[in-house]
Amino acid sequence: MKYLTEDKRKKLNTDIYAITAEEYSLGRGNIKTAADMLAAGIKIIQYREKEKTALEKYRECRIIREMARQKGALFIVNDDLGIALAVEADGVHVGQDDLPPAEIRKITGEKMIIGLSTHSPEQARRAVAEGVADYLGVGPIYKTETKKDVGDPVGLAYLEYVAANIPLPFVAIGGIKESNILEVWQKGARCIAMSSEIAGAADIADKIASIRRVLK
Ligand code: TZP
Ligand code: MG
Repeated sequence: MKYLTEDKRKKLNTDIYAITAEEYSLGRGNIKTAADMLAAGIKIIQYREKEKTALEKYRECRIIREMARQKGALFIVNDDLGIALAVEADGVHVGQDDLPPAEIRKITGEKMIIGLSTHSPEQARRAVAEGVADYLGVGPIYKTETKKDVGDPVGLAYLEYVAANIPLPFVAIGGIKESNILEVWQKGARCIAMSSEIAGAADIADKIASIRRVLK
C-alpha cells in the first residue's frame, strides 16, 4: 500500500461513487450526466463507456476531467489506461482480467489512483499483498444488468469480509439502489458505487439528495 497516501485516502473518503451509463441516461448522454452528478456534489466520478470509439471517449473524458477539476472531484476512467493518461485523470479502474495493477503502476507512476475490482476474499487479500491498488471494488453485491459480462452476485457476505479484514479503501458495487443501499451501508460500506440508479434517474440531483437522506 505504499502508493496509498493520506491525500488519496482523504479523497476516496466520500459517500457516493457515481459511474456514467449512457444507455440508461434518458438521452442526456455522458457529459450532461456527469455535469448533473458534479452539480449535486458528487466527489468521485467514474467514466464507464463500452460502446464508443477511443476518440469519442477521449473527447468526452477531456471535458468531464475539466468539469471534475473545477468541482474538486476525482475523475476516474474505467478500463482505458491510455485515455486516463491522455486526459490526466486522477485514477484508472481495472478488473481482474485487465492489465495487472503492478504493470499499470510502472506506466503511471505513484500519483495515479488505481482501483481494482475484486469478487472474493482471495482477490482482496492478493491486492493487499501486492500493495499496488489504492482501492478495491467489492461486488457485484446484487444482480445487475449494467455490466454485461458480470459474474454472479457475491452478496453481502464478501462485503462484510472486506469491511472487517481489508485495510484498503473500498467501494461496494453492483445493483445498488436507493431501495437497498441501507443494507449495504449497514454491512460496512462507506463509499457506495452506483451507475444505473443515478445515471438513469429522471432528476439526478433529486436522486442523490434522496439517497443521502437514507444514509443519514
Ligand atoms: N462492476 C461490477 S457491477 C457493475 C460494475 C461496473 C455495474 C454497476 O452498475 P449498477 O447499475 O450500479 O448495478
Ligand atoms: Mg473493466
